[in-house]
Amino acid sequence: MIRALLWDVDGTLAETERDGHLVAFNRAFEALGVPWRWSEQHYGELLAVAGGRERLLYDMSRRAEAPGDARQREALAETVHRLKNQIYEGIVRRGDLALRAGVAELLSECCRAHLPMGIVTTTSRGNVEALLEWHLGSHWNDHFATVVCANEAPRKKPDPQVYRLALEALRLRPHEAVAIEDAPAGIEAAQRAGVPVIVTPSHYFPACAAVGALAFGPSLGRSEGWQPGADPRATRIGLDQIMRWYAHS
Ligand code: XBP
Repeated sequence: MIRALLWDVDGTLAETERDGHLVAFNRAFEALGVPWRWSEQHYGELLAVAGGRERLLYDMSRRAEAPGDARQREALAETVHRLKNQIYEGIVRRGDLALRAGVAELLSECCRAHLPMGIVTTTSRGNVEALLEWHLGSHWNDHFATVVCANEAPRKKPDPQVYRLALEALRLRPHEAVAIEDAPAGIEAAQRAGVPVIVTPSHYFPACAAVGALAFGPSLGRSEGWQPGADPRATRIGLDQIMRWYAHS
């Protein structure tokens, strides 16, 4: 039996990178008079660096227009990142970040089945709170047995720290939980912690390799295109399907 379902946030619950963080970074650059903007493609490349602030610092280290002094770059990254997160929360609260297909249904199903769920992300807590409050209401926290974010797990994915902390909070052994992830860093973090992982690639990671995944498919909102195959009579991936994959693994 699976004893908990662990959700990644960015890219898994919603297309937050393309439609949220990227838009917010560019608005923050503009508001602060920073003389560059990130294209969708460039942001995709920068996603190799986990963490919004770390991503900014990495980009600045390769830009002639960025401050030459490391402390000035740190200060600028801090300021941009803070404003980016405020703008991101505004985007979420305007309803501009829909959940990916099948996510709301699976969340509800887990609640009805009293299957404990966890949030396991290395994004900032404020971003998670905004997204889940918008979609699940002010008592969103009641739906989750644990919520572990970058604030508690500073070693970002692919480091397994965030998964280990979640397992510790839930008092579970790794194979008693199942994770849902969308990107290579998250898959690696779950696997290094020993947690079986279901992969639904997001916009930026269409071809991410999912060697050793419990299941790999285009969307929780459909049963076609999954490996191993899902019940073709189902219209989405439900708990029964996840339990079947788990039992056969
Ligand atoms: C996603 C991230 C984050 C977000 C931006 O982590 O790498 O950095 O892109 O959020 P996960 P912050 O896959 O664990 O959800 O700006 O708060 O870092």
